[in-house]
Amino acid sequence: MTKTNGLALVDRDDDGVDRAFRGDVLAGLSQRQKAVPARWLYDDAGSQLFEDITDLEEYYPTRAETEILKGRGEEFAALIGAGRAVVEFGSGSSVKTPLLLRAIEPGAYVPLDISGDFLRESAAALSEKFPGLAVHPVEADFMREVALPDEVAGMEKLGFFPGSTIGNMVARTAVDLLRSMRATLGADHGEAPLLLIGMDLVKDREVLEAAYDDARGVTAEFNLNLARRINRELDGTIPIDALEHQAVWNDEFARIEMHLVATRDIAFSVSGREFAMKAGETIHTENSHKFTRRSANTLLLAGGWTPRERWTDSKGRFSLILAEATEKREAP
Ligand code: AVJ
Repeated sequence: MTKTNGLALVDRDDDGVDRAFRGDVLAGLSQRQKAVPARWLYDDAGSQLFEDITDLEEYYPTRAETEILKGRGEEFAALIGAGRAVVEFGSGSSVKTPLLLRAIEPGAYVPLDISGDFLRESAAALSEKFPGLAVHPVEADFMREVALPDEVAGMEKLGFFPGSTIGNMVARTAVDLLRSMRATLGADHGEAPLLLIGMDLVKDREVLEAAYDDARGVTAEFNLNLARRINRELDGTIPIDALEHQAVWNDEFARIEMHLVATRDIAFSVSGREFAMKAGETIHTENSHKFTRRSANTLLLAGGWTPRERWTDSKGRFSLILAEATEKREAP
Protein backbone atom coordinates (compact mmCIF):
# COMPACT_ATOMS: atom_id res chain seq x y z
CA MET A 1 0.00 0.00 0.00
CA THR A 2 1.51 3.31 -1.11
CA LYS A 3 1.25 6.04 1.51
CA THR A 4 0.77 9.62 0.32
CA ASN A 5 -0.55 12.75 2.05
CA GLY A 6 -0.91 10.80 5.25
CA LEU A 7 -3.83 8.92 3.70
CA ALA A 8 -2.64 5.41 4.38
CA LEU A 9 -5.67 3.82 2.76
CA VAL A 10 -5.32 5.57 -0.59
CA ASP A 11 -3.26 3.58 -3.07
CA ARG A 12 -1.61 5.94 -5.57
CA ASP A 13 0.50 5.17 -8.64
CA ASP A 14 3.82 6.91 -9.43
CA ASP A 15 1.94 9.91 -10.87
CA GLY A 16 -0.06 10.28 -7.67
CA VAL A 17 -3.26 8.99 -9.26
CA ASP A 18 -5.70 7.21 -6.93
CA ARG A 19 -5.85 3.74 -8.47
CA ALA A 20 -9.26 2.85 -7.07
CA PHE A 21 -10.75 6.11 -8.41
CA ARG A 22 -9.30 5.52 -11.87
CA GLY A 23 -10.44 1.89 -11.89
CA ASP A 24 -13.99 2.79 -10.86
CA VAL A 25 -14.26 5.64 -13.38
CA LEU A 26 -12.86 3.69 -16.35
CA ALA A 27 -15.03 0.67 -15.59
CA GLY A 28 -18.10 2.82 -14.94
CA LEU A 29 -17.75 4.88 -18.12
CA SER A 30 -17.40 1.66 -20.13
CA GLN A 31 -20.83 0.38 -19.11
CA ARG A 32 -23.94 0.71 -21.25
CA GLN A 33 -25.46 2.86 -18.52
CA LYS A 34 -22.47 4.95 -17.51
CA ALA A 35 -22.11 5.16 -13.74
CA VAL A 36 -19.54 6.24 -11.14
CA PRO A 37 -19.85 5.12 -7.50
CA ALA A 38 -21.20 7.93 -5.31
CA ARG A 39 -18.29 7.78 -2.87
CA TRP A 40 -16.13 9.66 -5.42
CA LEU A 41 -18.37 12.73 -5.06
CA TYR A 42 -16.65 13.45 -1.75
CA ASP A 43 -13.24 14.97 -2.42
CA ASP A 44 -12.47 18.17 -0.47
CA ALA A 45 -14.55 20.32 -2.83
CA GLY A 46 -17.39 17.78 -2.85
CA SER A 47 -17.41 17.46 0.93
CA GLN A 48 -17.58 21.26 1.26
CA LEU A 49 -20.43 21.38 -1.27
CA PHE A 50 -22.30 18.70 0.67
CA GLU A 51 -21.90 20.82 3.82
CA ASP A 52 -23.45 23.72 1.86
CA ILE A 53 -26.29 21.42 0.76
CA THR A 54 -27.20 20.70 4.39
CA ASP A 55 -27.92 24.43 4.88
CA LEU A 56 -30.31 24.65 1.91
CA GLU A 57 -33.99 25.41 2.45
CA GLU A 58 -34.97 22.45 0.22
CA TYR A 59 -32.63 19.90 1.83
CA TYR A 60 -34.68 18.81 4.86
CA PRO A 61 -32.87 15.59 6.03
CA THR A 62 -30.16 17.23 8.16
CA ARG A 63 -32.59 19.56 9.95
CA ALA A 64 -35.15 16.79 10.45
CA GLU A 65 -32.62 14.37 11.93
CA THR A 66 -31.11 17.08 14.13
CA GLU A 67 -34.59 17.87 15.46
CA ILE A 68 -34.96 14.22 16.55
CA LEU A 69 -31.52 14.13 18.15
CA LYS A 70 -32.26 17.36 20.04
CA GLY A 71 -35.70 16.35 21.24
CA ARG A 72 -35.26 12.71 22.24
CA GLY A 73 -32.18 12.81 24.40
CA GLU A 74 -33.95 11.49 27.50
CA GLU A 75 -35.36 8.53 25.60
CA PHE A 76 -31.93 7.72 24.14
CA ALA A 77 -30.46 7.83 27.63
CA ALA A 78 -33.13 5.50 29.00
CA LEU A 79 -32.92 2.96 26.17
CA ILE A 80 -29.17 3.01 25.53
CA GLY A 81 -27.83 3.62 29.04
CA ALA A 82 -24.54 5.19 30.07
CA GLY A 83 -21.02 3.84 29.56
CA ARG A 84 -21.26 2.42 26.03
CA ALA A 85 -18.53 2.98 23.49
CA VAL A 86 -20.14 4.97 20.67
CA VAL A 87 -18.73 3.75 17.35
CA GLU A 88 -19.57 6.22 14.59
CA PHE A 89 -19.44 4.96 11.01
CA GLY A 90 -17.99 8.04 9.29
CA SER A 91 -16.07 10.99 10.71
CA GLY A 92 -19.00 12.50 12.48
CA SER A 93 -20.88 15.74 12.12
CA SER A 94 -20.00 18.69 14.31
CA VAL A 95 -23.70 19.13 15.08
CA LYS A 96 -25.23 15.63 15.33
CA THR A 97 -22.50 13.75 17.21
CA PRO A 98 -22.35 16.12 20.21
CA LEU A 99 -26.14 15.92 20.56
CA LEU A 100 -25.97 12.14 20.94
CA LEU A 101 -22.91 12.17 23.20
CA ARG A 102 -24.48 14.82 25.49
CA ALA A 103 -27.61 12.71 25.83
CA ILE A 104 -26.16 9.32 26.75
CA GLU A 105 -22.90 9.77 28.70
CA PRO A 106 -20.80 7.31 26.67
CA GLY A 107 -17.73 5.47 27.95
CA ALA A 108 -15.72 6.29 24.84
CA TYR A 109 -16.13 7.63 21.31
CA VAL A 110 -14.65 5.75 18.33
CA PRO A 111 -15.08 7.45 14.94
CA LEU A 112 -14.24 5.26 11.92
CA ASP A 113 -13.37 6.86 8.60
CA ILE A 114 -11.41 6.00 5.49
CA SER A 115 -10.03 9.55 5.31
CA GLY A 116 -7.44 10.04 8.04
CA ASP A 117 -7.40 13.79 7.55
CA PHE A 118 -11.13 14.32 8.16
CA LEU A 119 -10.97 11.82 10.98
CA ARG A 120 -8.21 13.54 12.92
CA GLU A 121 -9.77 16.98 12.42
CA SER A 122 -13.19 15.99 13.68
CA ALA A 123 -11.79 13.85 16.52
CA ALA A 124 -9.72 16.80 17.73
CA ALA A 125 -12.71 19.16 17.57
CA LEU A 126 -14.78 16.66 19.53
CA SER A 127 -12.14 16.12 22.20
CA GLU A 128 -12.18 19.86 22.80
CA LYS A 129 -15.95 19.84 23.33
CA PHE A 130 -15.84 16.78 25.62
CA PRO A 131 -12.63 17.08 27.63
CA GLY A 132 -13.36 14.05 29.84
CA LEU A 133 -14.27 11.67 27.01
CA ALA A 134 -11.85 9.05 25.67
CA VAL A 135 -11.72 9.47 21.87
CA HIS A 136 -10.09 6.73 19.76
CA PRO A 137 -10.26 7.50 16.02
CA VAL A 138 -9.66 4.55 13.69
CA GLU A 139 -8.66 5.01 10.05
CA ALA A 140 -10.51 2.20 8.33
CA ASP A 141 -12.91 1.17 5.59
CA PHE A 142 -16.03 0.39 7.62
CA MET A 143 -17.62 -1.50 4.73
CA ARG A 144 -15.59 -4.40 6.18
CA GLU A 145 -15.19 -5.63 9.75
CA VAL A 146 -12.98 -3.23 11.70
CA ALA A 147 -10.86 -4.19 14.72
CA LEU A 148 -11.73 -1.72 17.48
CA PRO A 149 -9.05 -0.33 19.81
CA ASP A 150 -8.18 -2.42 22.89
CA GLU A 151 -9.31 0.44 25.12
CA VAL A 152 -12.97 -0.28 24.34
CA ALA A 153 -12.72 -4.08 24.40
CA GLY A 154 -14.66 -4.42 27.65
CA MET A 155 -17.36 -1.86 26.87
CA GLU A 156 -20.78 -2.41 25.38
CA LYS A 157 -21.12 -0.79 21.96
CA LEU A 158 -23.52 1.57 20.26
CA GLY A 159 -23.07 2.00 16.51
CA PHE A 160 -24.11 5.42 15.15
CA PHE A 161 -24.82 5.85 11.45
CA PRO A 162 -26.79 9.07 10.88
CA GLY A 163 -27.60 10.99 7.70
CA SER A 164 -29.39 8.17 5.85
CA THR A 165 -26.05 7.36 4.27
CA ILE A 166 -27.30 3.75 4.17
CA GLY A 167 -29.65 5.06 1.45
CA ASN A 168 -26.71 5.53 -0.90
CA MET A 169 -26.41 1.76 -1.17
CA VAL A 170 -28.47 -0.75 -3.10
CA ALA A 171 -30.02 -3.36 -0.80
CA ARG A 172 -27.32 -5.96 -1.32
CA THR A 173 -24.53 -3.57 -0.36
CA ALA A 174 -26.56 -2.14 2.52
CA VAL A 175 -27.06 -5.64 3.94
CA ASP A 176 -23.33 -6.37 3.60
CA LEU A 177 -22.60 -3.17 5.52
CA LEU A 178 -25.13 -3.92 8.26
CA ARG A 179 -23.57 -7.34 8.71
CA SER A 180 -20.06 -5.85 8.82
CA MET A 181 -21.31 -3.43 11.49
CA ARG A 182 -22.57 -6.37 13.54
CA ALA A 183 -19.17 -7.99 13.35
CA THR A 184 -17.31 -4.75 14.12
CA LEU A 185 -19.52 -4.11 17.15
CA GLY A 186 -18.95 -7.60 18.56
CA ALA A 187 -22.30 -9.30 17.99
CA ASP A 188 -22.03 -13.11 18.24
CA HIS A 189 -19.35 -12.73 20.90
CA GLY A 190 -21.80 -12.59 23.74
CA GLU A 191 -22.32 -8.88 23.32
CA ALA A 192 -25.62 -7.23 22.44
CA PRO A 193 -24.60 -4.15 20.48
CA LEU A 194 -27.10 -1.45 19.54
CA LEU A 195 -27.27 0.59 16.37
CA LEU A 196 -28.77 4.08 16.02
CA ILE A 197 -29.31 4.64 12.31
CA GLY A 198 -30.88 7.47 10.30
CA MET A 199 -33.16 6.46 7.42
CA ASP A 200 -34.91 9.04 5.24
CA LEU A 201 -38.56 8.38 4.41
CA VAL A 202 -40.56 8.14 1.18
CA LYS A 203 -42.55 11.32 0.57
CA ASP A 204 -44.01 13.42 -2.26
CA ARG A 205 -41.94 13.37 -5.41
CA GLU A 206 -41.91 17.19 -5.57
CA VAL A 207 -40.36 17.52 -2.10
CA LEU A 208 -37.75 14.84 -2.84
CA GLU A 209 -36.79 16.18 -6.26
CA ALA A 210 -36.46 19.73 -4.90
CA ALA A 211 -34.19 18.46 -2.08
CA TYR A 212 -31.81 17.10 -4.73
CA ASP A 213 -32.23 19.91 -7.28
CA ASP A 214 -32.20 23.13 -5.29
CA ALA A 215 -32.97 26.56 -6.72
CA ARG A 216 -29.49 27.94 -6.01
CA GLY A 217 -27.84 25.09 -7.93
CA VAL A 218 -25.60 23.89 -5.08
CA THR A 219 -26.54 20.24 -5.66
CA ALA A 220 -25.87 20.74 -9.37
CA GLU A 221 -22.37 21.98 -8.49
CA PHE A 222 -21.90 19.01 -6.16
CA ASN A 223 -22.79 16.62 -8.99
CA LEU A 224 -20.74 18.45 -11.66
CA ASN A 225 -17.75 18.49 -9.31
CA LEU A 226 -17.41 14.77 -10.00
CA ALA A 227 -16.78 15.48 -13.70
CA ARG A 228 -14.39 18.28 -12.73
CA ARG A 229 -12.58 15.88 -10.39
CA ILE A 230 -12.23 13.32 -13.19
CA ASN A 231 -10.73 16.01 -15.43
CA ARG A 232 -8.40 17.20 -12.65
CA GLU A 233 -7.17 13.89 -11.28
CA LEU A 234 -7.49 11.53 -14.25
CA ASP A 235 -6.29 13.79 -17.05
CA GLY A 236 -9.83 14.03 -18.40
CA THR A 237 -11.24 16.20 -21.19
CA ILE A 238 -14.95 16.02 -20.31
CA PRO A 239 -16.65 19.19 -21.63
CA ILE A 240 -18.31 20.32 -18.40
CA ASP A 241 -20.49 22.84 -20.24
CA ALA A 242 -22.15 19.93 -22.09
CA LEU A 243 -23.29 18.25 -18.85
CA GLU A 244 -26.39 19.07 -16.84
CA HIS A 245 -27.40 18.01 -13.33
CA GLN A 246 -30.50 15.81 -13.10
CA ALA A 247 -32.27 14.49 -9.99
CA VAL A 248 -35.19 12.15 -10.61
CA TRP A 249 -37.39 10.04 -8.37
CA ASN A 250 -37.30 6.38 -9.43
CA ASP A 251 -40.56 5.12 -7.97
CA GLU A 252 -39.90 1.48 -8.84
CA PHE A 253 -36.82 1.42 -6.60
CA ALA A 254 -37.92 4.16 -4.18
CA ARG A 255 -34.88 6.28 -4.72
CA ILE A 256 -33.68 9.65 -5.94
CA GLU A 257 -31.13 9.19 -8.71
CA MET A 258 -28.59 11.81 -9.62
CA HIS A 259 -27.31 11.82 -13.17
CA LEU A 260 -25.11 14.00 -15.35
CA VAL A 261 -26.92 14.38 -18.69
CA ALA A 262 -25.12 15.17 -21.94
CA THR A 263 -26.87 18.14 -23.60
CA ARG A 264 -25.24 17.34 -26.98
CA ASP A 265 -23.19 14.53 -28.53
CA ILE A 266 -19.75 14.60 -26.91
CA ALA A 267 -16.47 12.70 -27.04
CA PHE A 268 -13.72 12.91 -24.43
CA SER A 269 -10.82 11.00 -22.94
CA VAL A 270 -10.00 9.93 -19.39
CA SER A 271 -6.56 8.55 -18.50
CA GLY A 272 -5.89 8.11 -22.22
CA ARG A 273 -9.10 6.15 -22.91
CA GLU A 274 -11.75 7.46 -25.31
CA PHE A 275 -15.44 7.75 -24.44
CA ALA A 276 -18.51 9.17 -26.16
CA MET A 277 -22.00 10.17 -25.09
CA LYS A 278 -25.03 10.87 -27.25
CA ALA A 279 -27.21 13.87 -26.42
CA GLY A 280 -29.54 12.77 -23.61
CA GLU A 281 -27.26 9.96 -22.45
CA THR A 282 -26.35 10.09 -18.74
CA ILE A 283 -23.72 9.19 -16.18
CA HIS A 284 -25.47 7.84 -13.06
CA THR A 285 -23.68 9.36 -10.06
CA GLU A 286 -25.74 8.65 -6.94
CA ASN A 287 -28.72 6.79 -5.50
CA SER A 288 -30.47 8.03 -2.40
CA HIS A 289 -32.96 5.38 -1.33
CA LYS A 290 -35.96 6.43 0.73
CA PHE A 291 -37.69 4.06 3.13
CA THR A 292 -41.08 3.24 4.56
CA ARG A 293 -41.44 1.93 8.10
CA ARG A 294 -41.65 -1.57 6.67
CA SER A 295 -38.87 -1.35 4.10
CA ALA A 296 -36.55 0.09 6.77
CA ASN A 297 -37.38 -2.76 9.12
CA THR A 298 -36.94 -5.36 6.38
CA LEU A 299 -33.52 -4.02 5.46
CA LEU A 300 -32.38 -3.96 9.10
CA LEU A 301 -33.65 -7.49 9.73
CA ALA A 302 -31.90 -8.73 6.58
CA GLY A 303 -28.68 -7.23 7.94
CA GLY A 304 -29.02 -8.94 11.32
CA TRP A 305 -30.55 -6.09 13.34
CA THR A 306 -33.89 -6.13 15.17
CA PRO A 307 -35.59 -2.70 15.27
CA ARG A 308 -36.49 -1.73 18.85
CA GLU A 309 -37.57 1.91 18.70
CA ARG A 310 -38.21 4.43 16.00
CA TRP A 311 -38.52 8.21 16.03
CA THR A 312 -39.56 10.66 13.32
CA ASP A 313 -39.34 14.45 13.16
CA SER A 314 -42.49 16.56 13.72
CA LYS A 315 -43.23 16.63 9.99
CA GLY A 316 -42.77 12.87 9.53
CA ARG A 317 -40.00 13.26 6.96
CA PHE A 318 -37.08 11.36 8.48
CA SER A 319 -36.64 8.45 10.87
CA LEU A 320 -34.04 7.50 13.42
CA ILE A 321 -34.15 3.83 14.41
CA LEU A 322 -32.62 2.09 17.40
CA ALA A 323 -31.92 -1.56 16.61
CA GLU A 324 -30.36 -4.40 18.55
CA ALA A 325 -28.13 -7.07 16.99
CA THR A 326 -30.36 -10.07 16.37
CA GLU A 327 -29.32 -13.16 18.30
CA LYS A 328 -27.95 -15.87 16.07
CA ARG A 329 -30.88 -18.23 16.43
CA GLU A 330 -34.02 -16.28 17.10
CA ALA A 331 -37.34 -18.11 16.87
CA PRO A 332 -39.29 -18.68 14.75
C1 AVJ B 1 -24.86 12.21 2.37
C2 AVJ B 1 -25.77 10.39 1.19
C3 AVJ B 1 -26.98 11.36 2.95
O1 AVJ B 1 -28.27 11.14 -0.15
O2 AVJ B 1 -29.10 12.82 0.89
C4 AVJ B 1 -27.25 15.17 -0.87
C5 AVJ B 1 -25.95 12.99 -0.29
N1 AVJ B 1 -26.55 13.99 -2.50
N2 AVJ B 1 -27.62 15.78 -2.00
C6 AVJ B 1 -28.14 12.17 0.51
C7 AVJ B 1 -26.58 14.02 -1.18
C8 AVJ B 1 -27.19 15.07 -2.98
C9 AVJ B 1 -26.76 12.64 0.92
N3 AVJ B 1 -26.09 11.65 1.83
